[in-house]
Amino acid sequence: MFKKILIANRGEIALRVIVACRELGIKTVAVYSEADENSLHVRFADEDVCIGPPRSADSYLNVPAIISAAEITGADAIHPGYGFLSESAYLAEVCEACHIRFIGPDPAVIKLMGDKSRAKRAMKKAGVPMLPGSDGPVDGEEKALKVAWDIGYPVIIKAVAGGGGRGMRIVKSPAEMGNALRTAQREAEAAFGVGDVYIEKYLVAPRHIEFQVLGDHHGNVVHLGERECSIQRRHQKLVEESPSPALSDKVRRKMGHLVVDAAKAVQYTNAGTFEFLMDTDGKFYFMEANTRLQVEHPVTEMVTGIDIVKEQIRIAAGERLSFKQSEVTFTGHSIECRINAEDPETFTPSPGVIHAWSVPGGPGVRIDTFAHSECTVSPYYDSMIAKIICHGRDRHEAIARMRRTLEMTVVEGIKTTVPMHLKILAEPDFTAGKLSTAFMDRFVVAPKPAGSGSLAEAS
Ligand code: MV4
Repeated sequence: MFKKILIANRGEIALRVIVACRELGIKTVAVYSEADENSLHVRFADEDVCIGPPRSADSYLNVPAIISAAEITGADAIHPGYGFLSESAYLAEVCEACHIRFIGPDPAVIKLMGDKSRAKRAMKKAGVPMLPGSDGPVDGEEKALKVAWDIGYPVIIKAVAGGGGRGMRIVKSPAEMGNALRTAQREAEAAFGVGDVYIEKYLVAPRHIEFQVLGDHHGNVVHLGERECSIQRRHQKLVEESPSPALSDKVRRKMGHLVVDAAKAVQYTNAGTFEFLMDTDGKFYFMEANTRLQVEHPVTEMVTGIDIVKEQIRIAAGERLSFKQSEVTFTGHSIECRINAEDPETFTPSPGVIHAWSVPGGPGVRIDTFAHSECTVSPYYDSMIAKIICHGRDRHEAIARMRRTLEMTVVEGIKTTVPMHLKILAEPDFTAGKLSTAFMDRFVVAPKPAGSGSLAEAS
């Protein structure tokens, strides 16, 4: 087992990895930017190294600085968390060259899944259901029109290097194709340095459902069920839950089997997520695979009782998975609300000093956060300050626990999205489990005279 792990991240996820290391008896190294000197991840790590100025590009994305910090402190592994360098095949390769273990899949698998078009091909070959679309990148308008003609409108243009919505364009008719293609290519080039795009059939208001897998270096792969992540806004997930209200045990077993086989086909190791879109008929289509620990992993932990971060560390150290698929059981229901430092009506960031912070615990409540009274929420980084995860015997109990937890949460000094979550929970469609990626459209801020604007329901 590793003796010391460097955590190449900040905020709640850096603390989450420290928690796992402490339970495993592994020493930790925090890295931090000048903006995070007083952060809890620095306080609770055994050692810490400043890796640069506040801007992410100069600190948390600085591979030489992070590798140097690992070498100076004698860390034998790096956990990248999520975001930042978590899906960097380059960091994984540099780690390999420096004899530092990267806690994640092999660089070749990160590269494969990072190319969304190649990933689709590999998954299709492994028998995973796929939306019809182009086989590989599409460069010219003529080819794009041919693909769209074959599959039918609407279609969606996506960046090969994308994910998370950037470089995407929905095309409803041939007349829109030329502009949409050029815009998507330009956006993709600007955002990722790679202008390649591909085309697939566009589903209107699908559900976003993803499966969690774990694979060890001995050929064992298991799935930990699914998470429903349909409640998003601008490609940022807001609420996630497990199990999905839309899945029967039978479909879960079938889909689980499918993703395990697909993961084995690409020799997937460590933690991974296979994302699907589900249409209104309940049909599944592979969308993309994420080669990192995800923000919403706790909802899976709460229904399975499996500590995904500890498993990631054990797997990276070469250990076998400590359980078989038949030993994975799903108990009750869990829901996560991401609390952001944002104005809940306009969704604009609300950084600053938190003067009072209190979140109640109690049965079935888990809080993953770096926040505390008098802490600073920096404008340099993501605005998520806490995840509230509630578990119950069933979905109804999980929702009731979430509601009372949100109602009893005290945050002073900054604005948060707590009020928005209470509105989501109060929606009849939410309580009925009628979810789709269009769910948040009802909260759009109408074009408004200056000074007004509200989280009012659309007419
Ligand atoms: C789609 C889709 C419908 N059909 N692909 C959004 C994030 C990125 N990972 C892929 N996304 C989507 N892909 C097909 N074939 C719907 C989404 C989607 C979405 C698209 C446009 C505007 C808002 C959206 C919100 C959630 C999901």
